[in-house]
Amino acid sequence: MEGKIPSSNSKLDVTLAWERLERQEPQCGFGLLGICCRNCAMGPCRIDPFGEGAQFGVCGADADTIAARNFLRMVAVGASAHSDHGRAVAETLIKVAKKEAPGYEIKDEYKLVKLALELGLEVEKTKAEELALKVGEWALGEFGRQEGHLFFTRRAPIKRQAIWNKLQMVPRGVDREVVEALHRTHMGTDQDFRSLMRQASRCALGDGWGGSMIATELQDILFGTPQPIIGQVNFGVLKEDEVNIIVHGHEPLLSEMIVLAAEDPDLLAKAKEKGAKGINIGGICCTANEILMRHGIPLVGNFLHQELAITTGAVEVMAVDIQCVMQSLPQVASCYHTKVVTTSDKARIPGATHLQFTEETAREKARELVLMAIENFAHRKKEKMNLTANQVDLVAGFSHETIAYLLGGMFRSSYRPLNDNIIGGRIRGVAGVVGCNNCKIEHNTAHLTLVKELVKNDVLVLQTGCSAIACAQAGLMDPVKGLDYCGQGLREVCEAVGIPPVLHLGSCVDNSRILVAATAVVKEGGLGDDLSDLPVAGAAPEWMSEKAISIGQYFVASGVFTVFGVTLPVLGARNFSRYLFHEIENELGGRWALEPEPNKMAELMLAHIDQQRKKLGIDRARERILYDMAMRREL
Ligand code: BF8
Ligand code: SF4
Repeated sequence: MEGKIPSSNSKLDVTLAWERLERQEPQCGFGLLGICCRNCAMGPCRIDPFGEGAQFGVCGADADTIAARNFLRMVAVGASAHSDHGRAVAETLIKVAKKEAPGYEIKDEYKLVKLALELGLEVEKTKAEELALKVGEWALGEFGRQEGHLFFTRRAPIKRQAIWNKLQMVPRGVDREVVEALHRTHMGTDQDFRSLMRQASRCALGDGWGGSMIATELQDILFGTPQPIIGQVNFGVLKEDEVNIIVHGHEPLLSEMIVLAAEDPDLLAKAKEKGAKGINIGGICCTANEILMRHGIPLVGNFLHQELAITTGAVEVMAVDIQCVMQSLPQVASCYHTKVVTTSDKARIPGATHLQFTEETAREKARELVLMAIENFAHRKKEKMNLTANQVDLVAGFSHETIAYLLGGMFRSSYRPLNDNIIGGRIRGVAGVVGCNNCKIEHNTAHLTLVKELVKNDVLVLQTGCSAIACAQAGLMDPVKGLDYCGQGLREVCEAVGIPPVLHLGSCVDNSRILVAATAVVKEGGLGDDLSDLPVAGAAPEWMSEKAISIGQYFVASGVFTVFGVTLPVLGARNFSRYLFHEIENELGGRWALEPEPNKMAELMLAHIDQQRKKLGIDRARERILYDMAMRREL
């Protein structure tokens, strides 16, 4: 990757992430191993990993304490990011209910009523707005709850809830667990890595079964529960003759309004006046997944595409909100005509134009933003344009509800066929492959190698986040072409149901959909009575974000064997590492593993899946049946 790009109007040396990584090398070994601490002013302290130099910080903290504190802080930040997103959705739902958010509406009343019933609210003769207000207020309450248990934890299998109860690990309120995590990591507070990790589990569960699950449920109510939808991915989705706007970040609150504004006939007419044939929206990162799942808006790419997308010279505006947005974007944009627009007060970037979005003004701000892009169309520098026609089709939109419906039909939606096919061995197991890109790994290669290896071995793969975008680009989410990658058993099931072998479940907060789907498999019966009994495994082969660590920890605390690639900043702490990679399984039934090489990662996951099958007594059930038409219909 050539990192440097010529800058016309900036004295700064404009670089891309890969070159900046080179300039960081060699990176600090203490940081990589997780054994440096600057939690107080007696430090910074670092532990000698070879056992020769200092083994304790000034306060006496050892490598295990320091690494576990750092780990818990990552969980707290990741959980905060997901949960603050969930809170914003709850606040929007309340404003919609009060008619204070023009442009937004309740798109899925059925899901609203279903959730209200689950919460024990009176639904008969209650208007949707009243219900939405109650549900929104309940959700806000879950963030600030001081005692008791987060409501959605009771969705987990009974046995899992009992484990959490026994270990006093059930999250109380989302915010409370984050604050306690930060408190415990203050100098001289919790200095036992096992105890720190129990808080890590509680805080992470408050994310997966709390903040993220609230975000997913309420977004479905507001914007619609995803259903299978065709989309496209790759830089080819950017149009040479149209105004191109990229939305990048996480909250659909912003992107939904921009999608609406781009359809406005007035604005379309204005775009035509400026010589453009239309207004084209594309997405990057999780906000892309959100609008793909609900509107079929094309994906431009994932995390490491954000700078590269600007170098096409064809992007009029890149509108960003929160999380995973590189500070370098305005610098890269300074070499082109692209305007980078920040929209959240929580996430500002020097050099970007700030256009403050609020629920009350979202509609008009979205128009303003689209207008800004239209005005900027004329400033394109033709000689700098570098577009490709390359785009790939995919099918996305596999919510838990959709999967149950596809498997069982509208009147008996159920996971039975999935369970039966797992028990019968056509499907060997299920993997959740999620997470980011990291420029230490050749872009997307770990995701693709891992997922191809899994589907070849009859493992159905569920995906979210940037990993999903990577696999969509490779054609794995095409229900026809994707079949070429499958083992025979998985292929038969996918053909019969009409799904690709790799299912796109949405953005990173939608990892909560994986928890709900896995729980539905347990409840369907025949595969044990806890999530830790299932032949499933999780992976984040190219992770970089603290959110990934929170997700990994709630997978593990939910009983899932979870493998991360790249590296984990824990390796300098021997006892803590042993705990994460082995001993934690005795408490939680799930554990962490680290394996940077994706083929070996697949081997680990397959070995775990086979071991689970053996424990369930279904290891010999993998007979090969070739389906004729009648049998397919039956299936
Ligand atoms: O929340 S996968 S790089 S975009 S953190 Fe970020 Fe990682 Fe992408 Fe979505 Ni998730
Ligand atoms: Fe050093 Fe302890 Fe302070 Fe950390 S908390 S910087 S290990 S003295």
